[in-house]
Amino acid sequence: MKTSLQELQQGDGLLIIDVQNCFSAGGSLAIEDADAIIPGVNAIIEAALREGIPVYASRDWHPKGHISFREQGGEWPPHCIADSNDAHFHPDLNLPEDVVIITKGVRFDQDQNSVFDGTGFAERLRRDGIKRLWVAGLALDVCVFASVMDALKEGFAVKLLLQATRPVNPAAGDEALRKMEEAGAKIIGN
Ligand code: VGL
Ligand code: ZN
Repeated sequence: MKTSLQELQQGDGLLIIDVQNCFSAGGSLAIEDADAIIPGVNAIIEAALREGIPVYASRDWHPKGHISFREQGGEWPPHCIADSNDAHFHPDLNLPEDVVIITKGVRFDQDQNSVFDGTGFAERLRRDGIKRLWVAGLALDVCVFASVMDALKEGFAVKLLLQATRPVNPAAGDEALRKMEEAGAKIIGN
């Protein structure tokens, strides 16, 4: 990932998606090998700090009995319950003091896989002068995919850090990569 980090420039932002205990080893919706992304994510956070690039971090933050849970007819086991330890950021993730946190998945009537879905995040990025996002996090085939597709639709350029993401489902992850690339995202590190 070294070469890509040297390309950080003004107008870039770093978006770290859902690097939380729930998706890590021992979490309620643990993703295989998720913890392996942490050193790479921390490396790009450090690079962003050095270059004065703003850091945004999202978290999946569900009310009990959320609509996306199986007990409600949804797709997932209960996970990332708001304010529980399971929902907290991974303890080894070195988020900077001035990180901007995006909270999603709080709606009662529908899930929000994309960090842009009903959050006003695109407006915030424009206000911050962001033109291009470097994206890392979880899960490649779910929230990373939905967020990257929305970022492109909103007119932001996207660089996705392949070594700093993992899928829930590997086949779906490959399909997501293909669609993101087709939509204009640059996949870094493959
Ligand atoms: C996610 C499954 C359920 C994600 C969130 O952050 O990718 N995946 N909720
Ligand atoms: Zn969720």
